[in-house]
Amino acid sequence: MKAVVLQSLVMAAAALLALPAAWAATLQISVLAADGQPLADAVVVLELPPGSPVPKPTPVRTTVQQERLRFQPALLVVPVGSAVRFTNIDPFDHHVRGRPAADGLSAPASAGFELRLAGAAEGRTGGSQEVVMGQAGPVELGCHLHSRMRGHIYVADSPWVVKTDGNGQAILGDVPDGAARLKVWHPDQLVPATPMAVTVRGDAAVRMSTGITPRQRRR
Ligand SMILES: [Cu+2]
Repeated sequence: MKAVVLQSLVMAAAALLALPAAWAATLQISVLAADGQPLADAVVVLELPPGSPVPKPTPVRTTVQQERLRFQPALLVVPVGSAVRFTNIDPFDHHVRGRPAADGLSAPASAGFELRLAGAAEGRTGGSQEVVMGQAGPVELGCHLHSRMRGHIYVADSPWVVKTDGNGQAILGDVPDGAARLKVWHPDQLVPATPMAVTVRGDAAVRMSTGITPRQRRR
């Protein structure tokens, strides 16, 4: 009995030692919009085949400010379970709502959250409330008082998630070798993008074309 336990411990140790080499790939990802131009603010998620061991991402604590009638940042990416604090620094009230973004379909009214955040005044900070993002997926932010306010939070259950920069570039690190799927999500997508199958073998550059047209380029 004891020998069996010892043996499995040795095997577990060997598996741990083998991890760094197999999990060390870095993917340099380039996401393109429908017109072939770089697509900024695209969320890229890497998913492993069902049944693969996936480390749980560590929740974080962060803030989305309401500033000059905007959500700052306009797109936040956080691991599932993270706590997001909404803080109003405008001198007037905001009535923030968050609901699952469902690619043009309306989400059930019961899902999501509503926050009444008083405006900041001299000698007094504005309203501030924390919401725990317990469910994976994109969340759309809006304001009942200011219809043009729009923002998004992408809640990820994969530890491999990243947002493209202004040049449509993103880096995914510590990716395991083997089969995987790369998924793109963008606030302005009209339909869910088809995931791309990849086989990771060490560092690589990946180009992802999408049918997404960001709003500022739409006519
Ligand atoms: Cu508002």
